[in-house]
Amino acid sequence: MFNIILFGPPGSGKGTQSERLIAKYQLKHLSTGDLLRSEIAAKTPLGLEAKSVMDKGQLVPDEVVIGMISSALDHNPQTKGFLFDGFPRTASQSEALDKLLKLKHSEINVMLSLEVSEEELVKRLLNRGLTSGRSDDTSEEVVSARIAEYHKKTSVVADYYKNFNKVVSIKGEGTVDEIFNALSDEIDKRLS
Ligand code: B4P
Repeated sequence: MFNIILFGPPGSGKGTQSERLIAKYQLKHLSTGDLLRSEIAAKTPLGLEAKSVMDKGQLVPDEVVIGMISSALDHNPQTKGFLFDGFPRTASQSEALDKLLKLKHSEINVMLSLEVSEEELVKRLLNRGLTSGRSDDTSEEVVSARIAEYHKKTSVVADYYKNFNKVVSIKGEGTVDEIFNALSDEIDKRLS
C-alpha cells in the first residue's frame, strides 16, 4: 500500500487537491471532515455532537475521529493505498494512525504539507462560505478559531512526521493545476 497524508491549515486546499489525487493514483480518499459532515447530514447522535463542536471552530474529540478512521481502514482491505485528508490533526491521532497501519503491515509513505499564508486562508474560507452552506465557513470569528486551533493542536503533527523524514512542504498558493503538479511530482518520485 502507498499511503499519503495531505496536510495543511484549514483552507489550504486539502479537499480540492485530494479529489484530483485520488483520481490520478486510484487511492481511497479518507477525509474526516467529509465523514463528519455525512454524519451531520444523516442527523446521527455522533453528527449532532460533532456539529456543535465544528460550529465553534474546534476539533472533534480524538476518540470519535480515530474510531471513524479505524472502521474505514477495515472496510477497504483491497485498496492500493489511502489518502488521508484532514487527519491526523493532533499528536494522539498521529500515534493512533501509525498503530492502525502497523496492524495492517503498512505505514505512512509521505506527508505533503501545503503552505499558505493566513491572509489567503481567511479569504478562501469566507469566500467558500458564500456558496457552500458550511456553517463553519460563514463567520470570520469561527474561521479564525479554526486557524488558532490548527496552530495550537495540529501543527505539531508535522513535527511528529519530520522525526521520520516523511514531510515535504509544497507551496499551496498558485493555480490549482500548479499545486497539483507539484504534489504529483513528489508522489511520482516515491512511486518510481
Ligand atoms: P475539513 O473538512 O478538514 O476542512 P478544512 O480544513 O476547513 O478545509 P480544506 O483544507 O479541505 O479545504 P480546501 O482548502 O480544499 O475540517 C472541517 C472541520 O471538521 C474542522 O474544523 C474540525 O472541526 C472537524 N474535523 C475534521 N477532521 C478532524 C479531525 N481529524 N479531528 C478533529 N476534528 C476534525 O478549500 C478551501 C477553499 O479554498 C475552497 O473554496 C477552495 O475552492 C479554495 N481553494 C482551494 N485551492 C485553491 C487555490 N489554489 N487557489 C484559490 N482558492 C483555492
